[in-house]
Amino acid sequence: MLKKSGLFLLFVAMSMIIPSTILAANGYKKEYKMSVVVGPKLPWGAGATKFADLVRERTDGRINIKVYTSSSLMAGKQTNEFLIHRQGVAEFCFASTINWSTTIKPLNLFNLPFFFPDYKALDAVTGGEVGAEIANLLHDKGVTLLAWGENGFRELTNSKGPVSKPEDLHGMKVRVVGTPIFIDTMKALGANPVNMNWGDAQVAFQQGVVDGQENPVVAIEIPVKIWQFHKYATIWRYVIDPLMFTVNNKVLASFTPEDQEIIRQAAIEAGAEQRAIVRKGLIAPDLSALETLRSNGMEVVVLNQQERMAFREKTKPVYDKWVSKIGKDLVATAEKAIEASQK
Ligand code: X2X
Repeated sequence: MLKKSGLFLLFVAMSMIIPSTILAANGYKKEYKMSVVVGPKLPWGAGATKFADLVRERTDGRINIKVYTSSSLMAGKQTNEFLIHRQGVAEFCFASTINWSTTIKPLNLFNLPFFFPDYKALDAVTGGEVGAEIANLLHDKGVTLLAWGENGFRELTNSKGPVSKPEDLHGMKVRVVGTPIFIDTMKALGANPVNMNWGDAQVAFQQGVVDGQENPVVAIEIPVKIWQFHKYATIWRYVIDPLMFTVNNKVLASFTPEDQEIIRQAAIEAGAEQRAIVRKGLIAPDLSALETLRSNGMEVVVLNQQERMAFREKTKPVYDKWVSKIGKDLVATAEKAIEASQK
């Protein structure tokens, strides 16, 4: 009897010191947080939910990931995402390289203006040596890259007029993420960049506080019905925006090897599915996504190679400035992979 009450007291004492978020049996938490910058209805948010669902099903509920959309874990400040991830506030992320590039300079590789000509080039870079190097450097900073997803090539829209040459952008107020290279690029093109978090940006479009913005067509512009605010689109593929499924190293290590494998596999599958969704309608001969913009009243300018090169030329100083910040070797390796992909 004494023994029993002793055990009971021990149990009471333990339950007072063990936080309620921890499940006793396997040491796993009841809930893991996953950060996403955009809302749940966009393909990006949906990709995160898909991943969380796969993990929950395949671990029989042992690992329960809750997706926190709309930058809610960092009070709207999207460029803080890597910091909260590293600290473990967000155990998982489905993140854009753009939002982490203020903290992790090599990720600006994907922000180099007019650097990636097409999806083949991107896949060669993320799926090859550069992708592996990025995974290593993230790992050194406390985070494991599980798989790539995609936001897409970022295309310009605006309310002022058609843009087919750099001069057309002159003086245009364009909303960009608060990331220095975007400011440099827009300034080099003669535009007037305005920093803004995504959460505030949509209100700014509505109120006409800015004239334009840049985001991927299928992943963002169609779901937010950008035609409500902007009548002109320019398909210029100026920057590619890959997404990354990631987990905090310490959190990953707290799972059994079997569960770690389930997590990796779920990220690969959710990433492949999500990438296919956001590319649909943007690769010839299926250009139905551009038709969606047109059928909603937008004038869509698709730059040809020569026109695109005029923009590239204009932003050359941005490239020159950022190569050393990103790392000369990393850029050179990427350039080789891109060249090989075009043969
Ligand atoms: O803020 C943006 O433009 C967005 C949603 O595309 C990113 O998070 C990079």
